[in-house]
Amino acid sequence: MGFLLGFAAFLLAVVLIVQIIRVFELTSKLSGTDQSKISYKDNRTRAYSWLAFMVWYFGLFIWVVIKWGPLILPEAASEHGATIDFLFDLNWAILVIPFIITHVVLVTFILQYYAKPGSKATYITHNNKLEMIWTIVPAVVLTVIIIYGLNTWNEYNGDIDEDAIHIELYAKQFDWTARYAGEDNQLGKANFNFINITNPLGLVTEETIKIRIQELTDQIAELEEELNHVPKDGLKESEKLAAIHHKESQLSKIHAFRRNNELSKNAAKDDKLVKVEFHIPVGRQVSFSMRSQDVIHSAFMPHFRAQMNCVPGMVTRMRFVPTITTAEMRKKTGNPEFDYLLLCNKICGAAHYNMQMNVIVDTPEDYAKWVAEQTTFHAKLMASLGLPETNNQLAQNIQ
Ligand SMILES: [Cu+2]
Repeated sequence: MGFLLGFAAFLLAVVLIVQIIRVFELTSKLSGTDQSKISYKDNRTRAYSWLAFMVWYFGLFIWVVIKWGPLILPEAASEHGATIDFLFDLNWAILVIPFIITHVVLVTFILQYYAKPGSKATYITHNNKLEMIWTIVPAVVLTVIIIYGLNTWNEYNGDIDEDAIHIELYAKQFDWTARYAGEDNQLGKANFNFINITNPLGLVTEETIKIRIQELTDQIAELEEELNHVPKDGLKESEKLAAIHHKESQLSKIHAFRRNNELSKNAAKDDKLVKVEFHIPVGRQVSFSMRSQDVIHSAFMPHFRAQMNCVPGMVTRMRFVPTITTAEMRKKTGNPEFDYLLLCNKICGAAHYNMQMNVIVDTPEDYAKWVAEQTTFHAKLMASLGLPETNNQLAQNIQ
């Protein structure tokens, strides 16, 4: 409705302008003035209108900066953040300074050289010097920005420290899970064929291999049983056969994991999965690996000036060193409720806006305490199956 009203108002405005122009044409015809001649007075009015327009335009620009400027992000909370901020400010300077200079020059020329009686325009078709200036200057400026940008990118994506903390951010429509590497500081293997209700990230451990083998074997048996009760050569039969084929290929992939990953398959056992919020310690490098279950998401942590896409079928990485704890940032911003955020920065579907996690930057002591309190994947898995953590009934039952 609002759109229709707006559109009607726009149409009426156009009709109004056309009618006003026609009135001007008719009155000038009646008074006998020549339409094709623009008077000195008209030119002067236009020149000064440009001056008024520039004052209004600059005024608006200053107003926007004052009004919305305070909403800009607070001081960067990571080591590389200051470099990104400098790059950002440099880009702003490169945009704003020429913006002001070119507009002042433009309006000065209009005021100086608008058509006056007796004056004649100079006719210039080409000027090599000018061409050189406006080609070389932007080329040099762009080269500086790009080289500086690439250096910043390398700083942010370079080698991973030996004592870095490894965290995986797993994205799916529409939430995040953070996975910690656990005691061994090694993120265990994961594969989508292992995903089920008790293992949403598809982690590969002795138990999950067995659970999945059992689960798929049962499902295949069930489908084969159903196959006996559907009409021969019908649509239903081909559907069932396709489903069996799919499950069998999954099963063979899982068997391959069992054969090939004997050594690494238990690295996932002590991994810790958390939702809603995750903690990182101040002053230590955190190395993030990103995966996605469904579509492209993007892990965006604006306060740390960090962002990386999460792409289905591959692992992407980024790393940074947090420099300001959440408690310190609350003091600095004067906001006792301030929290660092992990947001999804790709429009990934209807509840995209809901995809966020709080990031808490702790002192190293608080971080160690928090991590120790988190339950391991293995413990959670066993609890969800109603088995004690040390039980190896699973290992005996499923061969
Ligand atoms: Cu998303």
